[in-house]
Amino acid sequence: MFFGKPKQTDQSGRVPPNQNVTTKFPVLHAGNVPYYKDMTKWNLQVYGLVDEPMLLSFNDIKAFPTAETKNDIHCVTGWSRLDNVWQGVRAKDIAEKAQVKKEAGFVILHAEEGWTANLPLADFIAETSLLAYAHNGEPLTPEHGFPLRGVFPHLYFWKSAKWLRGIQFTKENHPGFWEQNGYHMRGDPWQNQRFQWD
Ligand SMILES: Nc1nc2c(c(=O)[nH]1)N[C@H]1C(S)=C(S)[C@@H](COP(=O)(O)O)O[C@H]1N2
Ligand SMILES: [Mo]
Repeated sequence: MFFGKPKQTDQSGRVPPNQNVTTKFPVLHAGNVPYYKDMTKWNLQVYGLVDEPMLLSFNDIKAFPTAETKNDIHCVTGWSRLDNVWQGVRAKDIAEKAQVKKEAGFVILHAEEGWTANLPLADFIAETSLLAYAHNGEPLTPEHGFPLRGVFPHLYFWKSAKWLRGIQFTKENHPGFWEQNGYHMRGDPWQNQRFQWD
């Protein structure tokens, strides 16, 4: 791994290298936006290296304590959006309820249409990591991930899978959709970890 020197930072120190702040909320993804007609057919599967695999309904998700975080989005394509308030379930609460086994070191996030993203377990269970159902006080819109998306604000935003349907705990680190196409396995914006060689 090569830890390059940040090329530039803004004066406040709040925006990572080579990012530009926008007040817009761009919509970015591969594939199609799902529109759910019947939420009773929606579920979230939690499986892999866990003692208690779970199939959670949206009501089950809402029954977890609501957590709220405020943080900045950093997309690998170069835009950052500051001060986003998210509401959802702490990813750590899901991991605890599923009783993740000691051997687990990584997580695969499974979204609609087979889209995936991978991240280390330590990043998944970070205090600021959410499975979010609301943004700035409103339910997620279909374009931004309704009904549930990951929010891992300390990593580039491609790790924050929209339209989450599965969380799989694994021993090894399996590259997801963008990671198979050369993106970084971790993706820390402060270290400029955009591509696998960064
Ligand atoms: N399911 C899914 N989630 C995804 C993506 C995707 O293609 N599919 N793209 C990621 C990328 S690259 C970004 S920048 C953010 C964009 O989220 P937004 O459209 O809410 O701004 O979603 C991430 N989550
Ligand atoms: Mo992105």
